[in-house]
Amino acid sequence: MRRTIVISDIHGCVDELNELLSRMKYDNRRDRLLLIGDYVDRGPKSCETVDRVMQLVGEGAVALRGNHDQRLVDLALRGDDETVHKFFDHGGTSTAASYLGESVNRIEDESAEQIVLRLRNVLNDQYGSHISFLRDLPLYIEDEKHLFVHAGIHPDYVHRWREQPEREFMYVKEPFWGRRTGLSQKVVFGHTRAVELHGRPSVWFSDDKIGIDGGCAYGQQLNGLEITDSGYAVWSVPAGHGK
Ligand SMILES: [Mn+2]
Repeated sequence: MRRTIVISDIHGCVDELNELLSRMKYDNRRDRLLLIGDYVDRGPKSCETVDRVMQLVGEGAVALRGNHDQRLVDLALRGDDETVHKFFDHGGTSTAASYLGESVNRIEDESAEQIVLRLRNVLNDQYGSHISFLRDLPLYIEDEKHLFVHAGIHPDYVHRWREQPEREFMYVKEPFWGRRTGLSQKVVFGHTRAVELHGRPSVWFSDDKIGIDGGCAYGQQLNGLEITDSGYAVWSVPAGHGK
């Protein structure tokens, strides 16, 4: 039976991603793999994670764009003050260390301006393929039964959700998950950690939504949702496992 495997919010945890794919016996000839955003920031190996995601997409997976992926693109291409500020406020130091090939301790001795200058040079000179890959990722993918998106669908746009602002696909929180969507398809999303939805890192199922962010980069777990014609199954790898 053909499986769809959905994983979100890898956030630099490439070892846990590889361990999860191995436990699930992911086979690109048989399974459909959907990665629904936030590959970078917070966790230790952002650069290696983007490399791995690019490889998986090359082998048939679909990857969506998350707000952290968009921020790294904005940092590389624009580097405006607000982007820089938010980058460091939301786990960007580990991303800088990963792309610069240096330790977080070494990085933290520098001013934000110095780090950003060096990081932007490295991203634009050596990782242009990462930036254009992340920039061009789609914001959603759907099939008959499910709509897959990084953050959700804002209720203001429910009847024309494809036209909602890009930002909502990547950022919306409680206005989305706090009420019924009114959509015919079930929405599978990440971005909001499952602990915020039901007090546990395990996958959150409701009548019309499934929240899968296990908070791996916060020391919790990386979840893999398996969808088949007969229903759902859940796999997970605790943070720190795999290598
Ligand atoms: Mn997110």
